[in-house]
Amino acid sequence: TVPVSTIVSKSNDDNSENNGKHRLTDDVERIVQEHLQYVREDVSNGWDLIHQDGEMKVYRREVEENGIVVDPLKCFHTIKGVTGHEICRYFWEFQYRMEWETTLDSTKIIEALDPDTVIFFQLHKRVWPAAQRDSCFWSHIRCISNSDEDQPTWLVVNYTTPHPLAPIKSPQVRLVANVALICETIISEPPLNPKDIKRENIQCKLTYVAFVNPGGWVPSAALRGVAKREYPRFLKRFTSYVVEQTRNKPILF
Ligand code: 16H
Repeated sequence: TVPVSTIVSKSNDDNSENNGKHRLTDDVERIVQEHLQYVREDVSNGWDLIHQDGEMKVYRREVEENGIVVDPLKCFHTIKGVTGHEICRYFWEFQYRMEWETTLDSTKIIEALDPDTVIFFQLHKRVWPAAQRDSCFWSHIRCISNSDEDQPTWLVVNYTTPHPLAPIKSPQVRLVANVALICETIISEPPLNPKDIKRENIQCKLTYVAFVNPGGWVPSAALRGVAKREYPRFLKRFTSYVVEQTRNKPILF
């Protein structure tokens, strides 16, 4: 849940009289389903492994649109001692963001659409020889149950959207992104009583996919260099952060 003081505006749509629906419900549903399909596609054809560090693997496909690098990215990682819910929760929640994000100047929530969907406005650090970037995107967290026995899959999607409270002010350039974090929890040697599950018996299988368009021209080599350095750095820092934060806390399934 988001502290009310951090929200600039609540949705104008009256969700309570609208079956919990809001103006972006259908978009959120469509993009979530696309990611659930896409996450199953493998990376054997056309993907380059650009980074590997233990369990972490980062792949990308080199794609340009009108001379602008929009390389899709797909990362896999396995993290011991945490659940998929914990990883997704810390990624989605506003209150932790600036503790693990190193590529932002600021973040704020400009609208809460429902308890699982908020709109963020972020100012990105200027990391390459170009104008500063900002972003405005809905961010949705969801639990998907597979069957009664399996642990559910958790997912977060960040997807660019325009917003009246976040007009594009030149020379600022807006990033366009479609990003998903999808996590499964694996329990080894499950005890008969679920209450006896220990952190040493759980791990999280994480998939992170990103389609980011820089929104304006950036030198290709510079952008690819930044991506190759920053995505692995993000994955390492963010996942270690969640391990640290949850170490002595009850497991959040
Ligand atoms: O996913 C990450 N961070 C999210 C929470 O802050 C926001 C992100 C996003 C990014 C852009 C637009 C909307 C939403 O989902 C971790 C991001 C890790 C950053 C790696 C930097 C790679 C730099 C080259 C790619 C182009 C710029 C991307 C800027 C983040």
